[in-house]
Amino acid sequence: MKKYQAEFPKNFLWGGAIAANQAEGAYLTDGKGEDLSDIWQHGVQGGADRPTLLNAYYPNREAIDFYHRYKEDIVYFKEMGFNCFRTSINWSRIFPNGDDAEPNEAGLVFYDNLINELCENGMTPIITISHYETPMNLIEKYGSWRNRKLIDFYLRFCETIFKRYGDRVKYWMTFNEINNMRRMAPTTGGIFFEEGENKLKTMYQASHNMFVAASLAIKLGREIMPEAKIGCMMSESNVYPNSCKPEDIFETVQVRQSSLFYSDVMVRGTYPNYVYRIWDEFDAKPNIYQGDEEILKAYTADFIGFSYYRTTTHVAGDTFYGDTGGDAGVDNPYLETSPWGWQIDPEGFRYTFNELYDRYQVPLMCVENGLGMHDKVEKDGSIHDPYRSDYLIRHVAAMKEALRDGIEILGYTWWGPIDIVSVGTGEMEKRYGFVYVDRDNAGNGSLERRKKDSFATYKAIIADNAVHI
Ligand code: BGP
Repeated sequence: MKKYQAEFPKNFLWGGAIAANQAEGAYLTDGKGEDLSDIWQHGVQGGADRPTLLNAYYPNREAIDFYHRYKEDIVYFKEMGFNCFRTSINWSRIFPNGDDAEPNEAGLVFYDNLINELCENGMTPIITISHYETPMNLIEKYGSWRNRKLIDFYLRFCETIFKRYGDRVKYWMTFNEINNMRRMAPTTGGIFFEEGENKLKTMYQASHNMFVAASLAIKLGREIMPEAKIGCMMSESNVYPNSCKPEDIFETVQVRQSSLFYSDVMVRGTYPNYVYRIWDEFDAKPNIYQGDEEILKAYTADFIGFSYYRTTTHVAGDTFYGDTGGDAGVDNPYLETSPWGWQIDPEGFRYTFNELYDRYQVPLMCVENGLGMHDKVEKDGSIHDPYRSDYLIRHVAAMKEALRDGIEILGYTWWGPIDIVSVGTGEMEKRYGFVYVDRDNAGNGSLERRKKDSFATYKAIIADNAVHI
């Protein structure tokens, strides 16, 4: 039996990915509650106080108005040949306060319509259950995921959406980039630290509560939708040792452990031995209830969805939280760098597929890969973005090598196939799209959509189910 794929398989999933909060806009529309992304100050790293920006222009609140324009946008996706599309269901549209007894029907209807539109246009929906959209009430009243009560609220949300959409949605992911939580407040579901708090302990407690929630969601999902695949979602922009100095190499292993810790638990179903030493040394052991470990073991992720944008390098002794999606690291002289300091590394993509598959042997899906750049609209309205086509081609070619390495790859969704608001910067001008949106950082612009040159590049790759370098 052949153990590897020489070419992309016929059923390979090709598409794009967005998150509700970065695209929909429609702030508080149709009964939506306020969620973390509505108040979180973009570009601010780590735990923070609640920002008071209520009178300022707030990009996510209008975003690209996907809420009202999704039909028009799906026409573009269909033209590119997408057979899948990833987005999140904004928790606060369904449970505006998070702890409501009943869901908000208007919010449910919106995603009914969106999912139907995707299906009718031949796209398999891939749903992120939680992508920085924790209802603010859960943050303010309960302290977010540091509180075990969040598990019940999350499961109520899961049950509601599994029952409502499970007949049409086969792929789900529990928490976006869960392994970035030591750096980014949104990834923790909005943990704002208190004075004197043992942050590490809080992080491990929040992680534990989220692990139990993810496992119980998988249990529930299997009962309600036996055909469904429920995965975890990891940030896997990678890190190399900066040199062959043994200290650089070993500390990079530890950096990777602190990131892969999350999939170690969610895929292998047990806490890895290396974390017990950290818990002891930093007094950071979370409260683990009786029965929790059995739950983690019994309901592990069916696949790993991951984002991959770039790599960096690590020098022993430098601060590095293990969040390989965001920690700066030291630039690699062999790689080109984007205007936002992200280093472009297609070979690292293949490396990452291999690293993950060697470690876990579960199917992988790249659910985010892309290049954020400034784009220029020419006088005649055309947009020439050869840098984006080049990035796409080289990453797809690297993924094909990973298939040939024998890795099970379910699909590939480009991040931001249409320009959306950037999480890291809050900018519209950090553009990822094959489709341009007329909107600038200050909120000006008609929101008109326009194809960039790279649109045709992705279309050709999907049509051929192949990439030509
Ligand atoms: C990931 C997030 C996305 C997305 C992407 C690009 O961390 O899952 O939501 O935004 O990064 O990052 P940015 O928007 O900062 O360019």
